[in-house]
Amino acid sequence: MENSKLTSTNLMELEDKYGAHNYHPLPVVLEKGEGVFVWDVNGKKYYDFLSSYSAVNQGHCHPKIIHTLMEQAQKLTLTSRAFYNSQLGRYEEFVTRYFGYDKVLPMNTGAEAVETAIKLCRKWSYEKKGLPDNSAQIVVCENNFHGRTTTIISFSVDPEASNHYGPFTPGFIVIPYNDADALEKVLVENKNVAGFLVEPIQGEAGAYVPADGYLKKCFDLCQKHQVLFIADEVQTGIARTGKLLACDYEEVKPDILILGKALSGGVYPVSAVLSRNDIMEVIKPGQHGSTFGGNPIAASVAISALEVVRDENLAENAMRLGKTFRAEMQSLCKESKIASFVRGKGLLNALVINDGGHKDLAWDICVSLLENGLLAKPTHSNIIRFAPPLVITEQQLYECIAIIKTTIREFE
Ligand code: IF1
Repeated sequence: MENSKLTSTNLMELEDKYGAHNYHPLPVVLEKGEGVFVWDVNGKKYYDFLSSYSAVNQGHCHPKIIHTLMEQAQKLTLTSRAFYNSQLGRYEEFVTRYFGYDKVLPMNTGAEAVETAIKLCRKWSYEKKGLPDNSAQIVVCENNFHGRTTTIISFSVDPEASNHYGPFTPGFIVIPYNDADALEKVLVENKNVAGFLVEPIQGEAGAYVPADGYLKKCFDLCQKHQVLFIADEVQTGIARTGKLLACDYEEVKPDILILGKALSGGVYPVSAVLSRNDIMEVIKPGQHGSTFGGNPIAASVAISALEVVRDENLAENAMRLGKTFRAEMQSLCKESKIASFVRGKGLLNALVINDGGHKDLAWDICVSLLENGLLAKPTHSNIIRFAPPLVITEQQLYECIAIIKTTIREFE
């Protein structure tokens, strides 16, 4: 069937019939995006307040990034790492200088980068720290979200993510988030800890921001106990929270930094693990890799995507407009019975809904927001995440705030 003849209902039915049911999308079929806007197949325009889970921080189809993609796609797409390619070295120099690290290991998805960090940390612990082989433990936090691989879901506390996918990978210790004392206790009691893997703000948990000083305390504890501090900034990184990295708020420089999503502006799957020479050198030829990791399209696109973040001052914009957004949402919460409070940093925010026992309320509000021209997605039945592309202007943000307020009032 010709694409233009299919209605949105047809297209949703196709996904329903032929696709695995591992998602429950909002009922809208998108076909075009530009900056902060997306359009559905009927030509209706929406503000995108999900930004593909913070992958399109630079806005949809940013002309500079798309130009790079098109140019490189016509020249060379993939060489594998069996050979050098003309873009990878340039990218590696660029990205390591940009974030201040010695070396980068390029991968594709966030989960692969997390896996890479886990392998790197374990190998370092045996070859540098001197732990007995196969004894390494990595400390992680409750309500974490680090991806979907078998190893990563082994330390998820969300039964939805792990149920019936066992047997699971051992070697992880789960402690409460936002609890540096809990970390200290583990580090004192267990001599086999190799690393601490943490999200600077928990995304899936609904933009859950830890107390000021938490990351710094954890970092210092890790240093004291010769444990690697591993930050998963797949979602919080690249200007989303108002700084280039969320760890920058506490001047913490992770031993291992994990990036993904907006590293390509959402144009192509690009992820990365950054670290120091003394850590990265434990992985030698043949010991880790990926067919697509570091391919010339990924490398050139990532340079452009990072240039856009810098040249368009996206961190500053996220910082400034994030404050406006939370202030406006706080004033909404004061008068609302449904909107209870807002939290977040920069333009990674969540509105917590008082559902009064009505389990689908956040979902129903999101359907209404959709009808009113704004796309957002509930998380955990009573939380709505608001994360527009960072290129949003003040005027556009106020328009969106008006849509959100009007919509919530419909439910009072
Ligand atoms: C889905 C959440 C967001 C991540 C962090 C690694 C990954 C992610 C901190 C893995 C991925 C996703 C994936 C997406 C939903 C989404 C999500 F709600 F599940 F938590 F963004 F908030 N580390 N996050 O947030 O990266 O392998 O997907 O590239 O549909 O599962 P990936």
